[in-house]
Amino acid sequence: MKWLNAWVIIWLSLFTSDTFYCKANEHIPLTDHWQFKYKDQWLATHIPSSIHTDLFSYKLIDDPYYGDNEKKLQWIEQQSWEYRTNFIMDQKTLDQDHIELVFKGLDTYAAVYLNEQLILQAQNMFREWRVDCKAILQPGQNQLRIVFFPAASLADSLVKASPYALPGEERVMVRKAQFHFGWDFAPRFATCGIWQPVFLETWNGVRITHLRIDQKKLEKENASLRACFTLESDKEQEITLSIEDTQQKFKLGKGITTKSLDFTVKKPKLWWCNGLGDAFMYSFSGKVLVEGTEMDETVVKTGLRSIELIQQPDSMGTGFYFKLNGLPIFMKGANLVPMDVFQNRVTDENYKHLVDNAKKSNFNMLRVWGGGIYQPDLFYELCDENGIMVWQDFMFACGMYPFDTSFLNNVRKEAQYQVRRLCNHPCMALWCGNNEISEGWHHWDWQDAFSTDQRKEIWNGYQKLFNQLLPEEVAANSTTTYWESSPKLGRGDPRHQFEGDSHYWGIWHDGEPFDMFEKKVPRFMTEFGFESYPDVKTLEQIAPKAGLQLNTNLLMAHQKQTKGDSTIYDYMKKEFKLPSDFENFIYLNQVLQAGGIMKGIEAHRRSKPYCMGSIYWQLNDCWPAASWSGIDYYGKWKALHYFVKKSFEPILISSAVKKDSLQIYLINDNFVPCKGKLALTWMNLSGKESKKEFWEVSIPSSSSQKIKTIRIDTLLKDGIIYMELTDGKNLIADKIYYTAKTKDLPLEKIHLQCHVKPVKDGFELSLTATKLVKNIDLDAAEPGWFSDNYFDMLPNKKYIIRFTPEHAVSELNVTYKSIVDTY
Ligand code: BMA
Repeated sequence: MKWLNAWVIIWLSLFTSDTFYCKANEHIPLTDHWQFKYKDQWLATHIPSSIHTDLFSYKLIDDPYYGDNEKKLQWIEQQSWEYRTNFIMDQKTLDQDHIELVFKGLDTYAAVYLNEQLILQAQNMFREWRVDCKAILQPGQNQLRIVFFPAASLADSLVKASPYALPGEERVMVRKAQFHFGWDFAPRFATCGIWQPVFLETWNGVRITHLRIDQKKLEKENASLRACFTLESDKEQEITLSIEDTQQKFKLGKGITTKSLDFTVKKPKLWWCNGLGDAFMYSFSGKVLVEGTEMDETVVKTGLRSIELIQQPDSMGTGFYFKLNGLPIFMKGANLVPMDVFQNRVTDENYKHLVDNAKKSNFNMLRVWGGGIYQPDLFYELCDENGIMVWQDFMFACGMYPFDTSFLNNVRKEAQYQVRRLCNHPCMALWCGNNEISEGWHHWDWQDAFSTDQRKEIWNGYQKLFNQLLPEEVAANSTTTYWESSPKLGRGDPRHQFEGDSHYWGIWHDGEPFDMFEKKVPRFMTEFGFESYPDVKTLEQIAPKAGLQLNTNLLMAHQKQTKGDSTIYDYMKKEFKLPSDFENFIYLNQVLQAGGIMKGIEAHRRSKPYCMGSIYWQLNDCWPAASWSGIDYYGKWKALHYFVKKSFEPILISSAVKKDSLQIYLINDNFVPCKGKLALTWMNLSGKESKKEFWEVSIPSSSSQKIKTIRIDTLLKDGIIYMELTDGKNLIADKIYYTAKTKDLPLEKIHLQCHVKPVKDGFELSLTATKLVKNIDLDAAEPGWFSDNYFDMLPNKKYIIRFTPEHAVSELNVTYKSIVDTY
């Protein structure tokens, strides 16, 4: 049946028109009427695409993500694949002075033929390619054909031709997303294809190839700005540049020139990050005119703000924090990994959902991790609009990279293109050279394979790339700060806690207890994490429910950490009674992960201003699998994301046990003081109160304050302290402190009262229970989002939760469980 479908489609495609008509003087997308070749047949497709998704769309292969299909589909990356399209050029377009063919992204080794003439040989997925093709285009039908060669095999032959293999081996030889070669959260699909748009661009006389807006001085009355134009002119001529109401005449020679124009914005409205104000955006239109005729226009959307990375020596080491518009900001967020191995499947809606999730969870920063991709423009636009600052890695991770001239030239072009592309985004806080390379070289066993001379040579190569080439390109093409490597020092270097950013993997990779998060507090945490499996409904997309069992080949195909499951079990048995079945294992695994990461975030926030950032690993997934993510491949929030949202609230109550006392902190990330009434109530799990105390408290703006210390021996065994901060009437923050581990709490099975009523855009649930409920997991038959989940319910307290369904439904069927149901 599958084959029959495929052949019907092949047959239909033979009769489908594969041409379209271009207009002159335009940006002309070449998106449709593409075909790819499968066994001598040309099959229709749309670009962007990738060979795996194209084959899958014709059912020529099984779903790459299903079961253990990954193994069976490795043949795809070993062969060449071909794409082509036909398009019609009309005389009006051909009459334009210049016509360029633009490829925003080709993955990766590609030979491009226009009307059977070789016009380009591409070898870097992260570069834009432009080819002047006026001389080759012809009136009427034209053909564009692209042959993609197998990147992995080419990389492999490069390794073989080298005197020695570098750490990272084949993948480091090729400028292609490194996680395509497999990672500890990702399958190996070294795919190929046209992964970004292709279009024709025409111009006459003179054009603006780039416009950068530099912010020279931001003052209350005036913002002094500089518009830096890059212009291309095909002759000597006099032009006028304009931006807003400033104009100036210039003489241009033939070729590429840069010219700048200063202008001011009166009473500028600043751009602020999420939580601190409006992410206000300006639109500036830059124009080039010749004798009064507008020849080209570029509109730049940007925000006016200053972002500085401050590193000041102090008594403990060297501080590391960002100042936004002069204010020191505690950064809250996560690491972003690519949203799909096959990027062509990621929709605008997926990006909106992602950044919206970050915003509503009190994030102000995302780190774009260096083993993935430079994200598309839309991602940065959404971060601009939503006040999410971006820590942007260059795409180098966990390996040593070649340092020959041709490799470095290739990277230079990549860096120029990417830095220029992103330079006007107010969200861009930092460019970072790489992920975990300096740490890997100094503290993993990489050096063991090399002689002293080779080590010297490789390290010099590292210096050339990460301390020369990349910072040069960042400085030449932006005003963004450059940082060599994340982390600055590995955890093998004791200084990692006292300077720079840090990745702390003692928890998880080294099996240290979660309490270590409280001891190993760095100046700025850029990675820490713990694994969990996604929801059963997500796993049902990759295997039949009956086949979902730990230690089966099926599930292990989606657990890329060989010791992952046993690590989860080791941590789980310290906190919980072991679960009765797989579904309960997943639920406990998620609660375990959430509690552990919350511990880390709170420890970082309590240590403000010593520590000024808590960026956990990882926000999202690139396929349905076990990983460190808080949001799964389908966008479903795990318990972790609910916990993170609360742990990142601007005002937080947090406590920690130190020796024989419980220390209670209030943390205020707002830049106004917070006054309120703090109430502590000692109670047992049935809600019987044994003591209550109140204090008037006042927390200075942007601070963390220890406000109470309670002797541990005054606490109830097996009980709780409920901590509540109000402004007298309304709740500002609350928290429950447990005097025993979850597995030792005398939890009882309870009957929960749950009333559901329809409200605008969804449903409202009203929940109450007579005994304490630990980590209630609400589940709806319909896909959608609960405003809160996995939370603890105090006895006899009413909890109002909203459910927003993905599609309109007339009723809601909710089921629930809590910790006690896993026994
Ligand atoms: C971090 C990342 C990734 C990896 C993760 C989990 O260090 O940079 O390399 O996926 O650890 O092991």
